[in-house]
Amino acid sequence: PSASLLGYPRIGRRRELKKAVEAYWAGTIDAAALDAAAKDIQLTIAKRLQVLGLTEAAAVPGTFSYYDQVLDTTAHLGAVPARFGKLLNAEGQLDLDGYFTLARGNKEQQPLEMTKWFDTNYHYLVPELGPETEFTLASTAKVDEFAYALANGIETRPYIVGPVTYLLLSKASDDAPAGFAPLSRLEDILPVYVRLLEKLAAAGAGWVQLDEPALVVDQDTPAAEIEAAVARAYEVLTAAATRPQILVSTPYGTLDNQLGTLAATNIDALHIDVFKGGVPSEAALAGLGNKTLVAGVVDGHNIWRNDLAASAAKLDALKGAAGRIAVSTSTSTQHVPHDVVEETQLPEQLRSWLAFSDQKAVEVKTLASYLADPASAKAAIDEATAVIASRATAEGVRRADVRARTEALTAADFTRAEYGVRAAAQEEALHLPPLPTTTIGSFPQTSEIRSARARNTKGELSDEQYQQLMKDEIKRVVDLQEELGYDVLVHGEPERNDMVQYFAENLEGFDVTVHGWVQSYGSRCTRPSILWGDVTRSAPITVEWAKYAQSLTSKPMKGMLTGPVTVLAWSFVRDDQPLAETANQVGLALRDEIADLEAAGIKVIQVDEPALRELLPLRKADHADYLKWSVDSFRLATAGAKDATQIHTHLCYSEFGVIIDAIDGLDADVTSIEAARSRMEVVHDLESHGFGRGVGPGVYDIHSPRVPGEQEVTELLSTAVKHVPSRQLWVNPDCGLKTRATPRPKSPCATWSRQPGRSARNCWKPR
Ligand code: THG
Ligand code: ZN
Repeated sequence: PSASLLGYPRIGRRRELKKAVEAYWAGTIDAAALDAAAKDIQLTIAKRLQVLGLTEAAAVPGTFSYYDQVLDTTAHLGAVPARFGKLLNAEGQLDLDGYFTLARGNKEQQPLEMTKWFDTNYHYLVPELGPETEFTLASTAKVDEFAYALANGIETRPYIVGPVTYLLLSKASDDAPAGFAPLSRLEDILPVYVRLLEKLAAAGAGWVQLDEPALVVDQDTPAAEIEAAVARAYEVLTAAATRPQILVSTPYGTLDNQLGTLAATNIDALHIDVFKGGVPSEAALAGLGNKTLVAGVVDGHNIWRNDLAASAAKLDALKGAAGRIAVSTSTSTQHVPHDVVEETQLPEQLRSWLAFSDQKAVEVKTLASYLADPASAKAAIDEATAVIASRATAEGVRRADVRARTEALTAADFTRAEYGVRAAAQEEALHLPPLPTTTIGSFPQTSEIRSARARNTKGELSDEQYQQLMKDEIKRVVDLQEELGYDVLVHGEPERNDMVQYFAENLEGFDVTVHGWVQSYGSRCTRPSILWGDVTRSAPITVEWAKYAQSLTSKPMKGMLTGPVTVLAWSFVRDDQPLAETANQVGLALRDEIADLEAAGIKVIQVDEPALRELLPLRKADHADYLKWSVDSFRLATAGAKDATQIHTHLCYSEFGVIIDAIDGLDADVTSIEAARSRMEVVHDLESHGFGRGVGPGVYDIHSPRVPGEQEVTELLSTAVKHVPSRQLWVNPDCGLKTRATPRPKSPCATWSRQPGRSARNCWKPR
């Protein structure tokens, strides 16, 4: 097809899939009803994309998934880890319940591990492979989905993760011998891919899309080994007796040498990300011969309207060098919401700057018509140019007051007094005991809290009533911590819907959507805010809540803020200036908030940066620059604090070795980090690094239903004090308690139910 999307959201315009899947898990609908809902979603999407102009064969991507595209691939390969026992049914198939078992775990087994999908906020399920893993075509879901759409008159383009990326994303299972590399199983998975290709061809598929984004990332595996794997994989797949034409897609960045490797194979089409990656050299393109080059010129990962004139220029540059050209998005649009037309509450002008998935389909179509006949696209290109120009000069996009502040920054604005001076002042101000105890910040968001917020939004609950309910909850949480004897308290954050959206709603330069949900993992979604303008704080945000909470206790109450990098990572961020500039604006807004918290008597302030590791660029050459600006924005936010004010930060997820210099560079007085699940491994990194400030390696894995006993916590702490001086150590759980519930009984009963959408973790709540 001359125009297509690389992928499309599957959650549904009104999150229909989320609702159906969670209802199935809760037992309120049966498998047949779930199947019907899934088919309806697929067909609605396919028809919608046709209406938007993607009418050619194979233009509509077959990217539906019940949970995750990597898990789908695991299912098709039958790669069930041995620890799950016999999960395939009598016909050797992984049925839907088996599929959900891998995603959500069961009584005995933890689910597959979840981790971030490239540099996005989407999380996939990590395949676990060993030398013994058996591969067989254990699912035909992709074939069935294709056949269903075809029977309804639409020839889609089935999608599956390609063999090299699949193996590079896999981890060695726990019982695999040391040094086992999943990539060593390449020869064994290829026959299963071949069988799938044959079945798709038999069902009538003209095209299949094999996604190979791992090729745009600097891997630990040597490049030559990966090149050999790519060459071998596509030698085998293209030699299948019968097969659809093969499109290999490489979203999220530049291909470098792997472009040549793929060009030398017999695949039929290659997609490259020319939005983020730019136009490859003529020599590189020449190698493509008569393959179709699918140019990903429209950004699939952010929501800004495409600069059609710039994209047209890129297409012209490609046309000179390559054979056939087709137009697509840089990545699947699964990372952006369905349709901006839904957001009627947004200012008209802001809406005109945006393109969600449906708008991107139209942009791709327009650019394809430009290739065929430049004159046909002139009106659309001119309109896009005018709209983008309007953005540059619109009120709030560039504010003189904000610009003056960031331009006047000097090194001193990023630097606090020496740690020794601060530590002494804080000791004097706080009088904390050795091994002080604290929690990360949030307490469970009960359904009462959520429903109070919903009723307040609808106007059914007055602001006064809502605030009183939140105050009651804060008091409950403070009393609980007093009773338990915590040293540094938190207020529990009941008033916050989401740790980013809450700040977005209270700062200038942001807007929020109503229907703009994007899948984060499985049935879980987030609604990223839109950061479109210069960021400022027009009034204090958290101060009244913190003051109230502090008034309830004589112990120090932590002020709670979300750091600049995390605000950027979990929003749709403006693309018209470097992220560093935007991060500094957020940093300055937080700096003002910190000053106001101090003035209100708050002595400990935590600035969370759970997403610091998340935004790390895919190419190693880009790491240093990223770490510099991200660390600087945090320092800018916090360096205005008094010596006696204790600044905390919290980081989620492991892999601290990679960014420990950056964590040190944050210069926070106390850093809490995940450690319980990795049995305190992080203390070795801290020790070898010589980390010198306060640190709270989590002693309690809040993501697991297991409640560790006193002895286990004591052991973890004993390990910690062997490697980190005890005067530096804090005692805290791994992460916030927001997604937890009140303690659950031993077994389900009349007054407790498992929350839909949660795996067999600690997610029970009162009925
Ligand atoms: N906030 C934001 N982005 C995030 C996280 C966050 N991205 C990464 C990580 N945390 C993702 N984790 C989750 C965890 C839970 C949910 C979503 C992402 C979740 N979502 C609700 C759902 O889908 O039902 C909706 C939430 C709501 O109603 O507000 O539970 O913490 N910005
Ligand atoms: Zn955390």
